[in-house]
Amino acid sequence: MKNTLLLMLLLCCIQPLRAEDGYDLWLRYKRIDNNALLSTYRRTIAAIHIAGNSLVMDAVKKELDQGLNGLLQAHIPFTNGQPVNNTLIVGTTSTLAALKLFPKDDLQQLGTEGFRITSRTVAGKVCTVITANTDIGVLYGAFHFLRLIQTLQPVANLNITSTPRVKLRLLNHWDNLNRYVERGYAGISIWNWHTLPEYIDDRYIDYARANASIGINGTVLNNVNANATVLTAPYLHKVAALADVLRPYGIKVYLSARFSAPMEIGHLNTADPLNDTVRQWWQAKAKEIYTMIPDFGGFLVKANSEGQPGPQSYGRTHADGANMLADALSPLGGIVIWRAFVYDPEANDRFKQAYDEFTPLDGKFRKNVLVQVKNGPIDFQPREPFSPLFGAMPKTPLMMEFQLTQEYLGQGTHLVYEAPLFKEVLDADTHSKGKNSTVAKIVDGTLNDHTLSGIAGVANIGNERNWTNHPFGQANWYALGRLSWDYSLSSEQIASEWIRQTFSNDPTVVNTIRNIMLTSREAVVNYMTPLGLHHIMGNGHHYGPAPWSNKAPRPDWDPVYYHKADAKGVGFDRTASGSNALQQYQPAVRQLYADSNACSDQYLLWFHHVSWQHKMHSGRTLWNELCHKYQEGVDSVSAMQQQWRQLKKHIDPERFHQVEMLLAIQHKDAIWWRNACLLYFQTFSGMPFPAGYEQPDHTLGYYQQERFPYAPGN
Ligand code: GCV
Repeated sequence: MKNTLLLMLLLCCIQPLRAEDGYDLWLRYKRIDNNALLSTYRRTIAAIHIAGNSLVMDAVKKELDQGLNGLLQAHIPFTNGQPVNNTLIVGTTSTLAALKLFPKDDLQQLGTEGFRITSRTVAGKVCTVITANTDIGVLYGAFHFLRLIQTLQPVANLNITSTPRVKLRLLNHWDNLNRYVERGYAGISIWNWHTLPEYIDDRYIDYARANASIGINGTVLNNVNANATVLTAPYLHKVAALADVLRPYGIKVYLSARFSAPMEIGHLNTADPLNDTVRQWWQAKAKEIYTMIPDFGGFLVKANSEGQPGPQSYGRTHADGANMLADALSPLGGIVIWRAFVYDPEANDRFKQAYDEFTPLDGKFRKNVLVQVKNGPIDFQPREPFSPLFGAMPKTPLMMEFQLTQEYLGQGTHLVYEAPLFKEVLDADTHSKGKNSTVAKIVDGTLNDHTLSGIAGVANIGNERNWTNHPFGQANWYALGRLSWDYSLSSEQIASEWIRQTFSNDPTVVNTIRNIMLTSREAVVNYMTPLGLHHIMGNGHHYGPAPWSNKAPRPDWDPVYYHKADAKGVGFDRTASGSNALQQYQPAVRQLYADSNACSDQYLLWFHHVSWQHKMHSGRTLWNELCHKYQEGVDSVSAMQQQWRQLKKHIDPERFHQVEMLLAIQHKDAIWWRNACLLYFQTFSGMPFPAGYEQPDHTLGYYQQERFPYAPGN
């Protein structure tokens, strides 16, 4: 009897690893599984006092209620009166003014979004205070406080002040109105345009919560390859409904604007930005939008790029186009984000195009225009040098565009943690104003004294139950938000936070997953495009390897354009003897890359056409190094698989199995990349695979005849 009772008691205490579907992202709020800490937290937060009434403060209250009750498994009462001991006091500097907590000017540095969390004595009681100048700052503080608990950090003696380094922290959805997501690998669009504006899916609210929890404050709802229909009244009502849902979470909506909209939906016979009727059309459209959405963010525009209409069709410049829209939006408080993603099949090097088109326009854009630049000069490759536009347009605020959706990084099936990629670019030194002129300082506006600043991530979100399809895709969304708020955070720190909230605080889990994540970016570089190879993916879908492709409608869509392999060697000569793209960087940067013997291996084939016998820093020939790197990529994925398997008993079965299966695909794909690329490059090098290397199990012909007509996102 005694034994049976003991067994029952034991069974009640053991928390089984329940299946989890990933919907809750990093906001799972599961009971803290460290009893000592749990008691400390419960003691420190005995009551909550929320000061202020607004939709945002309602969101604060709801989140703290849900978060703390879940994490602490205790019902923590809300109080209205004088604080008791261990009250969590939450409000703005105005709503908490009566408590005289801080000297009057002390909190000004928090600006409109920053927050402060302090432990202090209030009316003789020991309390924790979350405060900010605005409700939205308070919401960010509340999420930060919950993150501290979720990640088992101390919450006594707090003295935290946090402000965002970048003003616009945006997601860019490439979602079409028919719900197809361009380069989307996580199902169809979460925006159900057909049922809007009446039907508000709970997902919209959870999307807003997730974004606010990491500081994202804006979202561009539709694809940059834009459909003008979104600017018609019925669709603007739908956009307004989404804006209403997102507003309490500090998220503004933006729209991608099709440049030819005045013709398509306004029935004008031109979209010339200097034409008065066209200008009036946009002014009226802007007013119409603002009557429905008073805090509308503005327009994102892809113009004269990949077939999209733009001002150049009328002999005008990008600045003419952007300024026309900026003039329409400026009296209403809106901004224009004009993309610099342009390239021309006639140019001798796609690398150079954006710089050539945009630098002459520096200083010609209106004050409410930002130019949005992809992190690298080509297109979201596993590794690119930073775009030379960073540092070359000091009079224009440049917004960073990263890609969360893994178009060139294994799409929905490869585990690739992108924070190291983001950091590599942000930390790069442009030398544009002497040493330490990092890309980050250009993007945050401090180097060139811009008040507008921004970072955008092309969203990897769809209607898959777990939002991103690959459970680890969530980490890239998370990292984008955290780095946009504070790019000084390390990739390790962000990974640890994410793992602790998404999986577990168990040190074995945290260390093992963090290790997997931190090796994953270099792994993908190695098994896809080592040593500076780039854009050698299959045409159109961009999934697997196709370095042999040479029949695209434009030469600059073909891999052969980028690797230039021949009997002499491989790589794109971008030095003075080649396209001279290097000239677009400052001398100190040029110096890093100009000499093929000094250039780091990572960028060698980005800037040089080198012989197959070229002696690498390792002492190997280029050919042997290439083989070595491809193999290293495959080996890294095997190691990732092995480490993941060790976590079986620590991870819920659903997510464990899902990741296990995806890693198997990634491993198979890594081998595919290695074999297909090496067999192809071998036709030029004529050199044998080094002894001891795994030999390809198919012929080159086998890989070349493979077709993927239904690859997703294309
Ligand atoms: C939205 C790449 C992608 C396109 C994308 C384009 C862009 O070329 O393959 O799908 O179009 O970038 O960023 O505009």
